[in-house]
Amino acid sequence: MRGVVVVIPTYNEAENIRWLIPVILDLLEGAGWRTAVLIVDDSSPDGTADVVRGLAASRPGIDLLERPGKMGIGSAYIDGFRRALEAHGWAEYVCEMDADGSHPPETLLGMLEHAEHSGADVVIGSRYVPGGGWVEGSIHRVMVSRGANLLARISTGVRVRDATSGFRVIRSSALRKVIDRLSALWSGYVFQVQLLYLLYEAGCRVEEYPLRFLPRRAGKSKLGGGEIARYAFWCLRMMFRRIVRR
Ligand SMILES: Nc1nc2c(ncn2[C@@H]2O[C@H](COP(=O)(O)OP(=O)(O)OP(=O)(O)O)[C@@H](O)[C@H]2O)c(=O)[nH]1
Ligand SMILES: [Mg+2]
Repeated sequence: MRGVVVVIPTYNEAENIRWLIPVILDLLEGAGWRTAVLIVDDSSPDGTADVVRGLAASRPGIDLLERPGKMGIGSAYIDGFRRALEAHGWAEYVCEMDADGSHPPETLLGMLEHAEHSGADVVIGSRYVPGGGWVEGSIHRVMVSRGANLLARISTGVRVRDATSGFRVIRSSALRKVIDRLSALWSGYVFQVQLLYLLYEAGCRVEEYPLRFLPRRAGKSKLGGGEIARYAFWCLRMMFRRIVRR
């Protein structure tokens, strides 16, 4: 039986996670995957961790990593990936997924099957390949995403259409190649582009799979102006360095 660990960072996602965890487990286990859902929670004031503990008491396959305070999505993934490879070494794949319902679990199953058939090391849920897109995305939100992707592509040179997507299937063997270098990555949203660049430089085969990105089900977005500024700063610095290196 093939195995998968789905890593989900959470900050105030109690309502969403109550719905999402059982849906993921039912769907993937029903399709024959040995599955663990690993929640990385930053002591959410809304009691997200209590909800996870409650669910974990009633069924296997749920793991919780609690951190003392809000430290950023990138840093949550770094800790989550380490835990995934150490505690769930049986899994052939490690996934990234948001807690807010934007990433449909059925698409995750499609991405896993695509990784199996194609042999790709990384499969990205992508809004910008045929069949993908935004469901009710505001013009402002879509423009931020488009701009971020343009910057990512120019600065890293990686030819991926949705480099900022936080919905990914990564082969564990590929993640092991870069795991010791993750601590150098940033704690915020730019982590996604930095990780993609690392995997790409390590020779991984990256493919995209259509994602219909849904609006968040409940709760509030954590993507603020400070994050966008840090993102742009890193990309511009990267672009400058690559020009100088040439
Ligand atoms: N553990 C942890 N999780 C975080 C942190 N910041 C964001 N997250 C989680 O990362 C995921 C993505 O965050 P979102 O706020 O949905 O960001 P987004 O999808 O880019 O923005 P929206 O489209 O507005 O929702 C969610 O599951 C968040 O709960 C953090 O500092 N720590
Ligand atoms: Mg979201």
